[in-house]
Amino acid sequence: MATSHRRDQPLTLGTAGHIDHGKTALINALTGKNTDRLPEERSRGISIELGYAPLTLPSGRRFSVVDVPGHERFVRTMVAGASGIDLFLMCVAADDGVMPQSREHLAVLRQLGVRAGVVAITKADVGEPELAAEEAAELMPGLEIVPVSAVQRTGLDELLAALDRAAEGLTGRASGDGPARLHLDRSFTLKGIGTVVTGTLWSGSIGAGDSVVVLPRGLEARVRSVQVHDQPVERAEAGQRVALNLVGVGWRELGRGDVVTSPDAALSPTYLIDAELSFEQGARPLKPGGRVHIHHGTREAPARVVPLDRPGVAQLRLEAPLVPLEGDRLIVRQLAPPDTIGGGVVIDAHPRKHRTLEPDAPAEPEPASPVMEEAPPLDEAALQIASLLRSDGREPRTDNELAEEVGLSVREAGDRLRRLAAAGQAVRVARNLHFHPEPLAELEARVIALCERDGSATIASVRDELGTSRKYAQALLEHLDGEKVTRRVGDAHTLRGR
Ligand SMILES: Nc1nc2c(ncn2[C@@H]2O[C@H](COP(=O)(O)OP(=O)(O)O)[C@@H](O)[C@H]2O)c(=O)[nH]1
Ligand SMILES: [Mg+2]
Repeated sequence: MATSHRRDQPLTLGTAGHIDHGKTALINALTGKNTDRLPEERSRGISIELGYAPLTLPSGRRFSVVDVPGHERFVRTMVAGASGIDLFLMCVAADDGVMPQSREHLAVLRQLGVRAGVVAITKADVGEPELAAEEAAELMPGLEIVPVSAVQRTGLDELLAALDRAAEGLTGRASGDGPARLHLDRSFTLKGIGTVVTGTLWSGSIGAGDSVVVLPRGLEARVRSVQVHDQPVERAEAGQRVALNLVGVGWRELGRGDVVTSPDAALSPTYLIDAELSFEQGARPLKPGGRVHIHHGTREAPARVVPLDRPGVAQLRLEAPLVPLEGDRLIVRQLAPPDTIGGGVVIDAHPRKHRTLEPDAPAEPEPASPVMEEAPPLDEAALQIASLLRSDGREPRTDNELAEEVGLSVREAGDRLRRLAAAGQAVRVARNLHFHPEPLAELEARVIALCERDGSATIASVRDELGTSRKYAQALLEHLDGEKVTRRVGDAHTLRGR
């Protein structure tokens, strides 16, 4: 994605840092915009979703800011947000210092090839900014470090100046050449407007009237209008935060992870990737054939890592499709405990299936036909079910209703749901009920926050807090009990280990 960047085009700036280290407050102080939009984000003061705000420096340079959540449960959201950025603003709290997600977010940025950035020592009005700055300097040598306080509004001018210097000479990662590639992070509907999707445009441009294809499912749509940071534009250019009003697809059919592209783009979903991988220092070594999570763009898929005969190069056998091009960056995360262990660069997005190298592993025959014609691990019906679950969000329909919607028998749908669960694309929460993992993680975080606030949760309090029905509240609580996050005592569910 290297290439020319015009100075008048905005660069994308991503926040990074541990939870409660003042990222959202700082972006609010800099831009006047509270990027925590959800009511529960505001009431609890925790970022769950990605937030966006435009920022213009005194020099006139413009940034598109992506504010990421710091919670360890939402690193996948952080990865999705960081995948389109040019430089970062790492926040380290003066009263807390470098913490696990400071390190993990830095690893993600390093593996994405994002090297330019500034460190803000936040909450400089409390704690010990000098100590935190020392820790930050050790972790991130060579970066400018600026103590700031969002509350007292000190250090903000110095921070803006440092950001200006960090951006100096920076080439935007996004490329005006190449096919239009918009990696979606959201899909929703607006009254009187219809389907709206948002994302960061990695390359190409998209304008009103364009025909587009949404991958991996290949849905066709037309662009009715385009906005960049809430301003209507004729065409959006690479590198920008883009909202598209699409005609011809329902918002429920689309969501985070999908890629909007031009019909002539040489882009197609793949279940096999050859990649050059590098692992973080101290990461537990991966066994050949070991299972990991691969993140690309705003999408992720479980995969097995099969080493190839070139050192550092491996074939990734994906259990769900990704939509990469050669040269794109990937993030590798461990499944359990979830942790960022490395990353890589795509060498071949549609390789043949290579033989495994382990001497005692049975060699797999080379397929005569292209790989995509092999029975893929997740078929169209499974992807359709995953898409329905994602769009159902916090109140998914039952397994039986899913079966009916996609025209499968209950048994066939159950088989797809098991494969989706194995691929991390669905979570069984109750008999006859699955969730997409993203809304489920959000709901779990909210129930945990409720338990922290009230000491315990009941079906009624979860129902009221989440504004959901008794059925979902009960399923969630029983799921959390089963996951050993909470323990049931009478009608109350309390957090374990507290
Ligand atoms: N004293 C002080 N508190 C701050 C400052 N910035 C943020 N906070 C508080 O720290 C908490 C976490 O801030 P937030 O921006 O939500 O952190 P995030 O999770 O990194 O986005 C909130 O209670 C803020 O009010 C600051 O500059 N000074
Ligand atoms: Mg936040």
